[in-house]
Amino acid sequence: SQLEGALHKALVNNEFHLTYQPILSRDDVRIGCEALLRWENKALGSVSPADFIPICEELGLIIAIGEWVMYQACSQAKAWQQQCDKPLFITVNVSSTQFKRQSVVELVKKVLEQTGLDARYLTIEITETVLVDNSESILLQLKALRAMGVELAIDDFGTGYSSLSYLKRFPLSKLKIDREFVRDLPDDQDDHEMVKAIISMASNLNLKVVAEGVETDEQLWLLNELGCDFTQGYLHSKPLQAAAFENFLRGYM
Ligand code: G
Ligand code: G
Ligand code: MN
Ligand code: NA
Repeated sequence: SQLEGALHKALVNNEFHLTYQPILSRDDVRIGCEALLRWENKALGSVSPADFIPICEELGLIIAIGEWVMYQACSQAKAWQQQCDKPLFITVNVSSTQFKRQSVVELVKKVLEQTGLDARYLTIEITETVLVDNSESILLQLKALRAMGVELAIDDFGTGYSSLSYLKRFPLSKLKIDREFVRDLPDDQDDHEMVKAIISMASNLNLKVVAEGVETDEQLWLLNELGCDFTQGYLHSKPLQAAAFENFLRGYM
């Protein structure tokens, strides 16, 4: 297809860039961002990662693109840390295909060495599909990453498979509540109870909680009240180009 042909050339043609969406702790003291991949192609325009990432996985391009994302994200985070002497953290999405087709441990080791970023400022976001694969190799990789000091977050929590046993089995450090559960807060009583239960469970399992898709002050207020550790969403900011994120950072100095 046209999309496939274009994707094969996208990396060499410099058509990818990252955007950065702020993630703030409850007291605004800790600040970080999620690196989100964007693809701008002359003929196709801007294509959503939700559409092109699955194709990259089929074509095997996800390995090269994933390496580019990891390097770009970590070197940007390191540069921002040096500019603003704040312990900014960065989160990078890594798909199950990446874990299956390459050693994410070796990739992360190499990139942290190249960029000088301290492992504890890198969070890798994985979805439940990574965990339900139930692969020994993935479990070993996740353990090795944690042993290096890298944090692991489970993304889109609550939308995947319902088994909670993996929360104990895998060395996770954060849980990101999917925005589906945040959207109708504070009014929806069921969502309120669900989010409350997730936060309480996470706290008992020693996991930090990040709420996604926070769009209103009322949502933020309730999430803070319920003990949510971090929030992310349009209320703070939409995903930003690097220069715009730097401006945002200055506002929090
Ligand atoms: O930013 P946006 O809402 O368009 O992202 C859509 C989806 O693409 C999200 O689920 C997000 O996790 C995923 N995504 C964004 N950037 C990356 C990336 O660099 N790697 C992988 N594997 N997924 C990404
Ligand atoms: O699946 P993942 O969490 O990685 O997807 C992140 C995507 O969610 C980003 O691409 C971003 O565009 C989208 N997003 C971030 N904040 C909000 C928000 O407050 N509301 C909505 N509707 N989408 C958001
Ligand atoms: Mn994510
Ligand atoms: Na998510």
